[in-house]
Amino acid sequence: MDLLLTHGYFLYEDTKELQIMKPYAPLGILYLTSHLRAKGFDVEVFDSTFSSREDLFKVLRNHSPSVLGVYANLMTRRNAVAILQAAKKAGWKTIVGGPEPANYVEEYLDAGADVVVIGEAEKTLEELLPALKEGGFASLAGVDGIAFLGGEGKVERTRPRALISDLDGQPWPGRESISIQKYIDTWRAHHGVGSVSVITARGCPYRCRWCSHSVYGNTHRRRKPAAVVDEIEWIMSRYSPDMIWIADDVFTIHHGWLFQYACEMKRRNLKVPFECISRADRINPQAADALAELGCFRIWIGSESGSQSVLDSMERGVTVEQVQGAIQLCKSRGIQTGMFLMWGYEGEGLEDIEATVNHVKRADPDIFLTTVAYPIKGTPYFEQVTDRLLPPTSWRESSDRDIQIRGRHSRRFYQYADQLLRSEVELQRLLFRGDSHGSRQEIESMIVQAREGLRLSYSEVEA
Ligand code: B12
Ligand code: SF4
Repeated sequence: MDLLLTHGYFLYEDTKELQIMKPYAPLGILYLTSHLRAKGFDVEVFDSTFSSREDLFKVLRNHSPSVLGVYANLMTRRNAVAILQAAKKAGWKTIVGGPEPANYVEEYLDAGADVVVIGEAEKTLEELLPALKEGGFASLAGVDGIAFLGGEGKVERTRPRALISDLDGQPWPGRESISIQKYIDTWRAHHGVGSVSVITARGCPYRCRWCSHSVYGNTHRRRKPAAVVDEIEWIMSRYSPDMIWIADDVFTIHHGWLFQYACEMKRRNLKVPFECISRADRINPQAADALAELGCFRIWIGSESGSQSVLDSMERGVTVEQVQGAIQLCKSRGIQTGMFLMWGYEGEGLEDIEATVNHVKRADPDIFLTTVAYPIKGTPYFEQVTDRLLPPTSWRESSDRDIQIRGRHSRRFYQYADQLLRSEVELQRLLFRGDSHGSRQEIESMIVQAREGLRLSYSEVEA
C-alpha cells in the first residue's frame, strides 16, 4: 500500500451528532483516493465515521508501516493529532491536509506530521508520495503546496500549488472505497430517508469575514452540468438514496449553470429530492422555480443577523430584505427554508439581537440554527480580533471554537439571546398556527426570563 487515508471523525464520540444522525461521507479523501488510484497508486481508506480510534490504532500497529494521510478540520484537530502520534509511534510517515492544517502548520508539524499539505491536494499527493519514498529534503522541496521541517528543524514552505484547471477531467470521489450504505442505513434508521452528498463546484468567491478559505482561496470552479448529472444518475442507480445533499458552498451561485443543469436533469427524466445551501442574493424567482422543479425540498440561507450594520461588518454582501425576499420566494414554491444565524459578531449590541429575533419571526423559516461567532485562524475576522484573543491553554486539546475574545459578552449572555429567539418564534407559531410544544403562559415566561437574563448578564464578558 502506498497510502492509507483517514479522517479523525468518530461519530460515536460526537454526542451532538448522535442526536442528529445525519452523517456524510468524507468527500475530500474520497476525491484523493480516486485521483491517486487512477494514477496507479495503491490507496486504501480507513473511514473512521462508524469506527473507533482503537480500531484505527490497531490497523496502524498491525499493518506494515507505509504513509498515512489524515484529513483535519477545526473540530477534528484533537483526534487528528492523536492519530498522527499513534502513526508515528508505529513507524508510519505522516501527511496531514484539509482546511485546518494550513492555518497551523507549525503546530501540526510539532504534533507529528511529517508534511502539511496546503490547499487542493490531488496533484500535490501525486508528487509527494514518490518524493517521500525517495526521501531527503531536496525531493520534498520540489513539491508545490507543502510545508515540512527542513534542516535544523526550520519550517520550509514550498510554492503554492496551482489549482486543477478542469474539474471534469478528474474522477468522481472514490465512494466505492468505503461503505456508503452505512451512511444511508444510518439516515434511514433515524429519518426514514437515506442521503448521499455530491459537489458540483469548488470554492466560493465571496468574502464573508469569518469564513475559512484555506483550501480553495476565493476561487470558484464549476463542473459541467452534464457531468454532475452523470454522477447523480450513477449514485441513484448504485445506492438508490432517497435524497441528495448538494454540499456546495453556494449552490445557486451561477444561474446560467443552474438552468442548464435543470434542463439536463429534465431531459434524463431525473428528479431527485435534494437539500442545499445558498445566499439570498443568488435567489430570484427563476432560480426558485428551477430549484422547485428540480426537487429541492429544503434550502439553507446564510442569514447570520437581522441587523444590517452587523451584516455589513461581516461583509456578508446581502441585505436583511434580500434574505426576507429569498425566504418568501422559496416558501412560495413549497421549498422548506432554513436560516443559519450567528450571535456575538463584532459590533452586535442588544438592539441587533432584537433585530435578529424580529427578522426570524418575520421570515418564519421552517428551521433555524444558531452559533456564537468564533474566529477561525486565517480569516479576516481572526485578524480583526487578534489583539483580544484568549486562546485555550492546550492547542492540541481544543479547537478554534474554544477561543475566547476579551471583552465580548459571556456565553451565558448568548444563551439568553438564543432562549429569547426560540421562545419568541415559538410564541408566534403558537399564535398564528396553533403549533407549539408549550402553553402560551410557559412560553411568555421564557421570554420574560430571557430578557431579564440578557439584562443581568449584559456586563459579563469574556475576560
Ligand atoms: C460538507 C461540509 C460539512 C459536512 C461534513 C460532511 C462530510 N463528512 O464531509 C458537515 C455539515 C457535517 C460539516 C460540519 C462542519 N463543518 Co463543514 N464543510 C463542509 C463543506 C461545505 C464541504 C466539504 C467538502 O466536501 N468539500 C469538497 C472537498 C473536495 O474539499 P476538501 O474537503 O477541502 O478536500 C480537499 C483538500 O482539503 C484536501 N484534503 C482533504 N482531505 C485531505 C487529507 C489529506 C491527507 C491531505 C493531504 C489533503 C486533504 O484535498 C481535497 C481535494 O483537493 C466545507 C466547505 C468546502 N467547500 O470545502 C465546510 C468546512 C470544511 N466546514 C467547516 C466547519 C467550520 C464545520 C463545522 C465546525 C461547523 C460547525 N460549526 O459545526 C462542522 C464540523 C463537523 C466535524 N465534526 O467535522 C469549515 C472548516 C474550517 C476549518 N478551518 O477547519 C469549512 C471549510 C467551511 C468554511 N468555509 O468555513 N461540514
Ligand atoms: S459564508 Fe458562504 S458565501 Fe460567505 S464566503 Fe463562506 S462560503 Fe462563501
